[in-house]
Amino acid sequence: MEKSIDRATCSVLRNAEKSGIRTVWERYSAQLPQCGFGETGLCCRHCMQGPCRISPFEDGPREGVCGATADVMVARGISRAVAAGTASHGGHAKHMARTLLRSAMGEAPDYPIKDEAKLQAVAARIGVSVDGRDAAAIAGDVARKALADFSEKDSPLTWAATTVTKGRVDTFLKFGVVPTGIDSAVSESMHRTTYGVDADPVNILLGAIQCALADYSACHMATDLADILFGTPSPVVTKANLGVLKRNAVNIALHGHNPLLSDIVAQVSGEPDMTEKAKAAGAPEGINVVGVCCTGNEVMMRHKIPMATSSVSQETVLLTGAVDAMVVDYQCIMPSLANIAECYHTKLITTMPIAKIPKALHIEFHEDDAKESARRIIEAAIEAYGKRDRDRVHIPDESSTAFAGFSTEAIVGALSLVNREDPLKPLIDNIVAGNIYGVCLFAGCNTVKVTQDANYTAMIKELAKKNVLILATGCASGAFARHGFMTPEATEQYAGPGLKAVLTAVGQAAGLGGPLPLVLHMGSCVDNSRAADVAVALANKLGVDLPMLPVVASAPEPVTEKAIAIGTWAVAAGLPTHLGVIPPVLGSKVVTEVLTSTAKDLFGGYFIVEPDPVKAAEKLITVLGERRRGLGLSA
Ligand code: BF8
Ligand code: SF4
Repeated sequence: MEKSIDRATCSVLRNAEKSGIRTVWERYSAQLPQCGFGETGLCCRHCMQGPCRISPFEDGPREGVCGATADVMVARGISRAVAAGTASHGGHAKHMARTLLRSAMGEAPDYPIKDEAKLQAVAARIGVSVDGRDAAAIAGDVARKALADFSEKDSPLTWAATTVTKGRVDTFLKFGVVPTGIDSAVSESMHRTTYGVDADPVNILLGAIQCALADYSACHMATDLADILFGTPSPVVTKANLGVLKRNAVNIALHGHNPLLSDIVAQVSGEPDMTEKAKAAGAPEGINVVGVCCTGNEVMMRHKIPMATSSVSQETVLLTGAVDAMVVDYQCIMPSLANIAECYHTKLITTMPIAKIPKALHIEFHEDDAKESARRIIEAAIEAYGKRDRDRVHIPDESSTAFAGFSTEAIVGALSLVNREDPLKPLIDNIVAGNIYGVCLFAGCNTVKVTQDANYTAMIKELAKKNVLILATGCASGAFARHGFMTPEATEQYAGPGLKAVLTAVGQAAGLGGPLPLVLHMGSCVDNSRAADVAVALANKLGVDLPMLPVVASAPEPVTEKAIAIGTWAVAAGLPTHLGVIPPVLGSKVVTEVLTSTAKDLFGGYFIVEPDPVKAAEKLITVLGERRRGLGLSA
């Protein structure tokens, strides 16, 4: 199997091979064959009588020591993955909420309220009074309401109840999956899946759905609070791929998830004294900040910072030999980065107390003096620049233009240029007329188990020619950005005639002089909530619930527990959700059946597992056709 279809990634990897540096792909090879029990979900270590394994064959054990069956083991495993994903998004959102509260109390001067309109909109939505109050007072109450969503309440989560359709609320109530606390949902999932608690696989899965809805709430909260503190994104034009690194600048890569760190580094890197220091250190082009993974998406949308790479190829950024510091916060950061940084002059800088890596430089990031922390980080990068070995620098001359920053507000704003009174009408009219056949949200990661970007690029071509409107978040955005799909040229090249006409009409109304890009970049993984908002707005406008809409989701190259959590809430939200990698569930017929079929009867959404990208696109187009027919539209 090829490692990647991305030329820049391949070029850097060839170079690394010559130097004998191992990357994720070599480590994967060393793991093969991977354990068949683990791959199918048939192992359990939830107590010390284990580990227990269940044989998929008739002659092996059919149950664990405690009597847990294959169905129980697989359901418990998936449920714990959802809980871990929820804990991650929850940790991120809570960090934002605490900072917003400190900002409101005057204790975090580097975090002023940047977007008062968003603050007012969120406050009004969640029932915080705005009339005659100043921004700090409103922000304080919004933050307190956000923090109250973490522990168990006697009412549904505010961030869930106020952002979904009435139909979803009724469905979640009917099946008893309404979340009442983000952290308490994680805690309950851990409780019910420990030794000797829930032994009903369907009940365990309903618990997983409840936890996934808490994940949705956390994602939505993280997005809302990031917009309040750093601004709601609007479209920008920037670049993506390793060619955005500069030979004659201090290169700083921001990697991880929370904009609390990366946005401040992006701000401070533009200060004149920082540029002067970089120049004085011999870098005529000053400081060049680039993004990696989700925090890369955050700063791409808000500061036009180019995206170097994402996800499975994160090591290649360091393998260029041109990065002076990689600054990380948490999530999706491979521990291997420390070993690779050590082969160069690169400083790997960890910043969070919960995410340290041996051999990295730890500069702890504090909200009360965020800019000062950022300055220390940038100075460490400038110092490292002086030690760069220029003979080992290998920056591939590859980068694509990328239009980014299509927040829900930006999309509605663009549509309002076509119809000021009723912005959603042009979108709905074009869906009804078939110019837009449906909508597909691409989300999730790149994985070592799929040739990097191969599934994304194959699927988008199939869907675009059938006039499917494409939204993207997370590392899906990275993949599309690298390959030039976030450009008007891609619309010209790949969109079917109906889709091209719509994107051109909106693009021209927005003054682009051409079409909107083929992929609308909505942000990081927590920003899947933005796509959910678009779907909810469409459903409300049409007076139907989400499972009626011709909207699907796809994670063609998923990796993380967070991706499982998001996929699960997408299913609960009523979206047919494609996975291009088989999750560890095949050991249980019951779990496989519930996730791919029964879920449709309960929630309208379900998982479609299809590793072949062309077949996957065909399946999604078939599903969109079914949904169109359900609405009485031509298919
Ligand atoms: O939260 S897409 S590899 S970076 S998990 Fe991670 Fe996957 Fe990327 Fe962002 Ni999302
Ligand atoms: Fe084995 Fe049951 Fe313990 Fe799991 S919980 S390790 S199946 S005895």
